[in-house]
Amino acid sequence: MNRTYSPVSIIGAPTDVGAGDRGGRLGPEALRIAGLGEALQARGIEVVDRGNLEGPRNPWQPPVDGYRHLAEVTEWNRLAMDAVYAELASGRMPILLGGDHCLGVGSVTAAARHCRETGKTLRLLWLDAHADFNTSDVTPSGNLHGMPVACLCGLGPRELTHLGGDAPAILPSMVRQIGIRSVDEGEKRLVRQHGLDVYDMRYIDEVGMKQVMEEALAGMDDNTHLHVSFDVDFLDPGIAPGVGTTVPGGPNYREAQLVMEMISDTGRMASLDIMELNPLLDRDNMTALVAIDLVESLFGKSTLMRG
Ligand code: HAR
Ligand code: MN
Ligand code: MN
Ligand code: MN
Repeated sequence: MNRTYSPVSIIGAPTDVGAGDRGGRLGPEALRIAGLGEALQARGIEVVDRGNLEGPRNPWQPPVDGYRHLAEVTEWNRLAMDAVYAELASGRMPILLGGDHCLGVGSVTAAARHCRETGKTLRLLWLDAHADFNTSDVTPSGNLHGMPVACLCGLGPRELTHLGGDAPAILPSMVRQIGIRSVDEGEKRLVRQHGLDVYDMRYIDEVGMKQVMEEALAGMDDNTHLHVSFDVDFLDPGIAPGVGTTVPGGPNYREAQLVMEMISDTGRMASLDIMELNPLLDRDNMTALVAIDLVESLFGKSTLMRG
């Protein structure tokens, strides 16, 4: 299918303040070196690289009251929110390069604000091995990259739950999580309590990725703003070893391609995060290359010969 895409703006957020290991701060550069911008340009898409945001350094301290680096995480998210919002407001599609997944708070808060202002309906597709729905009471680590979805839904420190103003950014009913296979005990309770729509690996195995994506993308229309938050640890570690928190048993290459192709077919993707890539844990930048290969599919590259 030949689609025309909005012009794209690449924004780097080189930080690992929300993670349990260091190296995610190098993610944006690894994605650039692997050719993200060029790959999109080759598809006829207008691309501008805005360079990197500049935020506080990672102080590498233990958690305080259940959170590690809350002040730094908040500042990075404020920067990410403002940058993503500015692109959306000028009619462009932001691609935020993490950096760790705590940055999803800022990115999705910006998308939610844009939707409120333009009368769009937000749908959040969270591709991840993890539910990222921890709170300070139940987190095993204090790492804020395990909490962004909870924060967006209003559970968490006020700095993050109200990053965009006087209310939480989203409702749990806007979220679809795909690929989930690592949820902490207390986190599991919260996910159930708040009714998140989770397509875990067991369900993917049972019904297949095609049906999963049909269900997860159902109910969207021309007025939907689809935000895709792609945590690279979504992928099976066999094809994507370059992340801090690998979990075995993720989607394989073909399944991941189908996910991206089916998102592309909707024509509704309006903002994108690529998160958690850690080049220090990668081999020959292979995880960055796989991520870009998948992003090409998100932007309409397909080997489809039938139909
Ligand atoms: N659930 C664990 C925790 O909260 C691990 C979270 C890891 N999160 C990410 N992003 N890598 O999804 O500590
Ligand atoms: Mn718009
Ligand atoms: Mn995540
Ligand atoms: Mn994850």
